[in-house]
Amino acid sequence: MVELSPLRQDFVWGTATSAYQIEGAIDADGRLPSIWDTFCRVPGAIDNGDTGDVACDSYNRWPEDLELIKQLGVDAYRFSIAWPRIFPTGSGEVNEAGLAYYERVVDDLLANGIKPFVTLYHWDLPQALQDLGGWENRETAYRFAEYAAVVGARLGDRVTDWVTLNEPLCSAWIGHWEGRMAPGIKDHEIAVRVSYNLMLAHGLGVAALRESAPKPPQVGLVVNLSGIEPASTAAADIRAAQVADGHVNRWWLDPLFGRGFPADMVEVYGVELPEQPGDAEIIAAPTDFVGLNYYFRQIVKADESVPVLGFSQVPGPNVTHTMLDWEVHPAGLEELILRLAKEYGAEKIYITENGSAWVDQPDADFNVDDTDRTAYLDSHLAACVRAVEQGAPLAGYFAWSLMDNFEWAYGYAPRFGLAYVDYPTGKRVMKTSGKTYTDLIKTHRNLRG
Ligand code: PNW
Repeated sequence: MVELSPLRQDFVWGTATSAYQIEGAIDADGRLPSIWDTFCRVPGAIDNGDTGDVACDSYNRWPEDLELIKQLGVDAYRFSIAWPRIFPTGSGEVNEAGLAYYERVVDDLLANGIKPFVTLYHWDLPQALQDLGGWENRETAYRFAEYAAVVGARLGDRVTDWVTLNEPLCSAWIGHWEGRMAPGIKDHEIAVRVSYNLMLAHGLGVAALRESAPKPPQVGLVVNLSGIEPASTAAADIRAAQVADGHVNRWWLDPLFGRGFPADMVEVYGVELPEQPGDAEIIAAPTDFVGLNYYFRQIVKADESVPVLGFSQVPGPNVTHTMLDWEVHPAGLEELILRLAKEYGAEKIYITENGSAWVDQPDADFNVDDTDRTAYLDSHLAACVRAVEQGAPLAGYFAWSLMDNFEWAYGYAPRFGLAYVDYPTGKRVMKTSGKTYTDLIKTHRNLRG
């Protein structure tokens, strides 16, 4: 078992989910479609033709989820609010029933001594806003600020920890460049403008939360970073790795930390940013923490067949890959935490997601002895501890995910849960990894007395 004593006494132990991946109930209580409801109906978009229509049915089974969270023994639960439940048409009237649902979730968590960490945007843009141009339209950033203000005013007396956006990289690059996520656009010029407006929305959202929340909020952006390494020492591969690092990491971190969008990448993209006076300051508004989602590293080589970017990924040398073919490389997590602290001066870091998908083998009662997932958890927590030993200000860790759920374009086959979900019945059963996590948390708690 990993030695946890270097972690701070008030280290936040958590687990995470997101609305569209677990809730289902897509037309309950006034909710209207998001871009993911639309995307799931595009033939071939999602493996196996899966959709989020039912998912874990968490909207109706929240009491069961709460039991699971309590069983895990975490300090905090990171979940997201579905924007289309609050503003079904993207603007105008607030949908009370939607707000009431999340109010109940927050109150139930607090009644059980669990801290809610609320993500405002985990990719489920109201379709009505997509119909007006989506994130390519600057107006969407202002709609996001309105939404943030409404939620902040309503829940900000009880919720203190807020995430504006989850992984703008996935929204922009996977959703608008590669087209493998909603809204399924494949246009790099659109994608670059989208990335800009997402960062603007983040900044406007920070300001909106600070103005609207009755209690001073702790606000941060969640980024998914990858350690990038060149496939060889050839100059072309080293240059490819710089571009990949710019695309995956610096594009988001530089503007967030007040350095502006990296000029070398603006040149690579060849797209004019839709910048207006004052934007840079809005985007770089001081935040209280940065959330890091970490899954794998990327080894890249120069590849002239790839337009614009000129690099592609090569398989990593580590023997172990998850079922999504993601290389298991815990040292990458240690490196990225230290980079945030040293290169960017981050003063407070949470690991807001980390986890792995494997082919689970449930017994007749849905028990799963997931040694692979347990080992992944252990080795990545050890990486966190090493970073802390080198001085990194790591304040907490959220395991992805509380339970198996809708894994976006991959559908339901990849299972990331600490708890198993039997989709036909909705039954949830804690896996060995979840029980191990509980033991780790208890061990650390005993250390802090
Ligand atoms: C994150 N990639 O997504 C999300 O925040 C979660 O909703 C998701 O379930 C989790 O990681 C596991 O995938 C990612 O292809 C999706 O690089 C794709 C990638 C990275 C993160």
